[in-house]
Amino acid sequence: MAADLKFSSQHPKPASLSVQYGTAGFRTVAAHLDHVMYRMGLLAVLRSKKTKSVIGVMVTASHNPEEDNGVKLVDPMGEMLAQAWEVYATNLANAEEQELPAVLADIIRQEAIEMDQEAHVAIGRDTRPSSENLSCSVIDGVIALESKYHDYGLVTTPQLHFIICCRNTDGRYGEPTIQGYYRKLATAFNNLIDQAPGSIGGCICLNVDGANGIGALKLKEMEQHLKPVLSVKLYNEGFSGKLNCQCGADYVKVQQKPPQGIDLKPAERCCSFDGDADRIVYFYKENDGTFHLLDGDKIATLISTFIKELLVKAGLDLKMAVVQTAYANGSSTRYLEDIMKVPVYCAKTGVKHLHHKAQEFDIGVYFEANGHGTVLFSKAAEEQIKQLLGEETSDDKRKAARMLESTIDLINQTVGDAISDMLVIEAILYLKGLTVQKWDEIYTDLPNRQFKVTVADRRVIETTDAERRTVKPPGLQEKIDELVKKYNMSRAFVRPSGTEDVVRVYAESDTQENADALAHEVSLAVF
Ligand code: NG1
Ligand code: ZN
Repeated sequence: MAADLKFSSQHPKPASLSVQYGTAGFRTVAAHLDHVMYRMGLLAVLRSKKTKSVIGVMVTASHNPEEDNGVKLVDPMGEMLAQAWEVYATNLANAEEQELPAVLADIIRQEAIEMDQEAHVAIGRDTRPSSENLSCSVIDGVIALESKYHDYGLVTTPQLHFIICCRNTDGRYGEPTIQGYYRKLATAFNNLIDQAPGSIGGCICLNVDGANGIGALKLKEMEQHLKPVLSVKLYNEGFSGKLNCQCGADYVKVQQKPPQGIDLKPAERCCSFDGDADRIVYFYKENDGTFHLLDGDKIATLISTFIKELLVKAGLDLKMAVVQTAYANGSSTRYLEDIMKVPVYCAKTGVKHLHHKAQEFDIGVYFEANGHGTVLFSKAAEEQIKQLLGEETSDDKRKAARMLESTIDLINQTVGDAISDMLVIEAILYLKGLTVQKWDEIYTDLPNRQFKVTVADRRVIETTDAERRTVKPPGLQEKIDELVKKYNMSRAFVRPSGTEDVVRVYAESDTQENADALAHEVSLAVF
C-alpha cells in the first residue's frame, strides 16, 4: 500500500470526530462527512475487488434534515453492505490521517483482497445541497485506488440499488440505466392495469408529497411511460420548500398528520415519499377532517392479500410470509395471522434484518411500519410462475400467473422503493376497484405513539426478542411490564435508535389518550 494516498490530505478528518456505520450507513451533519465520503470511495473499491462486482455508493441522509447527509454502500445484488464490512467502514472512517494506509492494508490482508483485480464503483446522490460535493469526495477515493467509477448523479436510493443489481446480473434483472428502470416498471404496471375487468375504467387521481426531494423529480420523469390511467398531482416538489421539512413520509408517520403544502380534500388519496424515495405512506381525511394514515403495515396487508388471492387462483402452492418489526401495529399482526392465515415474523429494526428473514420464503413480504419495504420472490417461485405460463391450463389460471409475473416485474426486489411500491398499490386498488377508505377498513389500527428520548448514553439499553424487550439496564423491563398492565390492549417497548443519538419509545393501546399516556410513562422510566 502506497505510504501516501492520493487526495487524502484534501479530505482531512476533523480532530476527535468519531462516527459509526449504523443501520443506514453513516449519518450526521454534512459538514462532518467529507473525509468519510473519501474513505467510503476507498472501501467501495476494496469491496468491489473482493466481490469481483460493481459496488454502489449512495450519498443521502434519507428522511433526516436537509443539513444532514450520509453514505451507504450497496452490495452486488443490490442489498445492504455485508455486516462484517460495517466494522471496516467504521475503522476506516475513524482512522487518523497517518493511520489510513495501515488500516486499508489491514482490510486487504484480512479479506485476502487481490489488488490487481479490476474494481467498478457506481455512485448516486440525493438532492441535498451538500450531496454533489460529497459525491465528488467519494470519487476522489475511488480514483486514489486507480479504479473505475460511474457517477449516476441524482437518483433515488432504490434506483441505485436496481442499477447495481442489473449490472451484476448481466442485465437479467433489467437494463442498468434510469431509463431501463422506468421501462421495466412502466411495462409491468401497464400490463397489470390491462388485466382489469371491463367494468373498471376511469382515471386514478393521486396526490403525491415528494418531501421536496429526489422522488418528486424522478416520478415526473417516469410519468410519461405510464398509462394515462394514473393522474399524479405532485406537491412539495422541491422548488421552494426544504427537504423533509414539515413534509415527507417520516413526518406524516411520526406526527400522524398531513404534510404542509398539500391541499388535502376529503376522501382524496395521497401518499408521501421520504427524502431518498425508499419509503412511502398513504393518507386521506374524512369529511369531518379526521386524518387517516395507511402505513407500511397496511401496505404489507394489501399486497400480501393480493398475492395470496392470485396464488390461489393460479393453483400454486408457494409459501408466503410477512416480516414486520416491533413497530408493526398489533392490529395488523392479528389480521394477517388470524384472518389472512399468513405467517408473520418479527425482525429487528433495519431493512437488512427484514430482508434477510424474508429471503427464507418462496414469497417474503416485508415492511417496516414507516413504509419501507418490498416483496422478495425466490427463484423457485419465479420459475413455477413462468412454468405455468408455458403450460396448457385454464384461462383463469393463466391470467393469475400473468398478473403474478407483472407484479414481480413491478416490484423492486433489491430494497424498499417508494415509486415501485406506489405503482404496485395503485395497480392493486385499480384492479380490485378499491378506494383508499375501503383499503383502510380492512382492519383498524390500534392508537399508538412514538417518542424520542435523549439520554446520556443510549447504549446502556440492550434489547432482546427482536427489540421488543430490554435486558439492560436492570429493572427497566419490569417497570415497562408494570406500566403496560395498567392499560387495555396495550404494548410498549424502548430501543436505542441505530441512526440518531436517541432512545425510541413506542406504545399502543385501546385509545389515543392511553397510548399517549403509556408512551409518556415509559419515557420517564427510561431516564
Ligand atoms: P432507528 O433510528 O434505528 O429507529 C430508523 C427507522 C428504521 C429504519 C432506519 C433507517 C423507525 C422507528 N426507525 O431507524 O425503521 O428505517 O431509520 O432509515 O422508523
Ligand atoms: Zn429513505
